[in-house]
Amino acid sequence: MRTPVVDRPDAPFALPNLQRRIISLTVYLGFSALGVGVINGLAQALNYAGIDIFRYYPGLRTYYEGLTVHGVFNVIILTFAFANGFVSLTTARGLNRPLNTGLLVAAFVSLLIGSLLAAGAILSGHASVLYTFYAPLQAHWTFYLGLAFIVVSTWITSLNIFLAVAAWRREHPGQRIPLLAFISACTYIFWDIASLGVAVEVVGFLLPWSLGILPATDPMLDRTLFWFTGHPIVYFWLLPVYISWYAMIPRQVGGSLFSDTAVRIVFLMFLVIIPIGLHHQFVDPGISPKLKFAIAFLTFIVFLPSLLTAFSVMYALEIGSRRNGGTGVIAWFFHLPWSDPSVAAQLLAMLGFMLGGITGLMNASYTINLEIHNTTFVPGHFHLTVGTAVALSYMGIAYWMVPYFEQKDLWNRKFALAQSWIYFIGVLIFARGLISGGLAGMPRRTAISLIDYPKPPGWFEAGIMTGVGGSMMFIGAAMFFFEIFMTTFFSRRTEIPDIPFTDTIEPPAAAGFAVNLDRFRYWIVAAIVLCVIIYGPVIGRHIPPNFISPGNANY
Ligand code: HEM
Ligand SMILES: [Cu+2]
Repeated sequence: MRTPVVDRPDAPFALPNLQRRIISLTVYLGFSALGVGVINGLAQALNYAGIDIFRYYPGLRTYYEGLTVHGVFNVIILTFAFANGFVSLTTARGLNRPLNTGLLVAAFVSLLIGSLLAAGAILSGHASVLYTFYAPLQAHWTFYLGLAFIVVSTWITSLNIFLAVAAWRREHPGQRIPLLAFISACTYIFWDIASLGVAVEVVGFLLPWSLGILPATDPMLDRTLFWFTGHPIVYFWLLPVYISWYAMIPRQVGGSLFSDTAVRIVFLMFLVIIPIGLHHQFVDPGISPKLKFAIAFLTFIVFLPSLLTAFSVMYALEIGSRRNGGTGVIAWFFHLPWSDPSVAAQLLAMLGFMLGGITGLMNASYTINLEIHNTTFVPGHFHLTVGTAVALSYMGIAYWMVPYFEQKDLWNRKFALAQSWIYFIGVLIFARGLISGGLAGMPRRTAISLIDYPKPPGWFEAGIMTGVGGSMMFIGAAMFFFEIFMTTFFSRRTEIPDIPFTDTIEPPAAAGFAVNLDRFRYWIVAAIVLCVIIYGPVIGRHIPPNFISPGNANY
């Protein structure tokens, strides 16, 4: 028996038009940020090829202003907007019930205000502090306030999701939460706990410090709080994409998920293993080497749910391919519906993610990390993960979601297909350049095109690949925006009543241990206990904070 991952699969999707519109605006806000982000990305890639085009960007003062725009717009505004919109949609479909319109509007407005404040601070040259905003670099207070509003928008979205799940549970006592709603809620529970570090950092320290209420700040404490959130944030970028890979792509290729339980366990593992951000601080002083080693080990454990994902999703794809006549050990993979742009973009994103995962394991290895820390190896790695696995999946999702939002056909399928391939081939060349450059010691976050010393061996070729690949990515991204623009304004009207969702071959267990998977409170307690065990001593050493740094406002 096959069990759909949503409640009442055959009933019409109970999402009011107004709610669909707010969700679509949220997602479009994210894509607009991506548009601004990649314009700066092009200049950064060419910078590594030794070409300085920044000077032609109107109003841009420094390399770091552009790099801050790129980081903040791409991995804070885009990702948060997409998650807020998309996961609201999947929750509503999972439960087949409307959300709270007031909360949807509040989350959108909070995100909009936050984005405008942060963008205003950066683009006026008052916050060239990069998306990591390490103290003692100091930004204008409007930047931190903007970040606070953006995080609050995710909390409002959480509230909306949790209220919907709670209401559904009251109406369905004793029933398992539909899988699509479960993984949606899990994503936001996870994020609510994970975001506490950066919330304390921004609201407790950086905002009062930038306003002059606190005369100084404690940079080591700020960094530690930042990375408490800064590691799990990558899963907040990724989990909405996992929702699509698990619960939608199998349907789009005609397959089925194998195990309901396996998917729930994967999401709960991400929820519980939050506190491993110290692996971003392997070279920081004041943290014991033993703890760093233990964290390296825990990091390898968190690779497990990603491996489980790889196997589950691959299996679901294989089921789909074989149902449609695919054969062979590997040949079935090529029999998937590669001509569907939504599927192709996400399959390519998955392939990119394999390389991203491997390079991530290298980053996480304590000793190798010392070699590549702060080299271009790192952006080489994460353009395969967030820059491709996530961003290209967003594009693939957009290829069904924008038609659904607008009730229009996708404008040109061939054009959309070409878009994904160009972006993907581009990122392979680009990341190869940055990774090899990093191994040759090429630093990240550096205006290489302005250096006045001879380039060490390996940097030149690496830079050329970065420039060529990055330009292709830029073209791919520009084509995406063109496709979306044409779909929204010039495509044919059509009726798309529902969104894609899959089914599972093994249904959710009605009794036994698996039922406990839905009792979120156990897993929340487990997550908090682990956080306290690992971060308690580290943060404890910074209490009371050592307010030593008056800061450095570079504007
Ligand atoms: C046209 C596509 C893109 C190009 C050409 C591009 C290029 C680059 C380059 C060359 C860097 C390194 C700059 C440096 O270290 O000095 C960089 C950094 C970065 N990119 Fe991209 N990128 C693109 C798309 C994306 C996307 C889609 C994301 C995420 C969704 C992303 C996220 C980031 C982040 C977080 C950084 C680090 C910023 C920092 O160090 O503060 N990029 N990008
Ligand atoms: Cu990390």
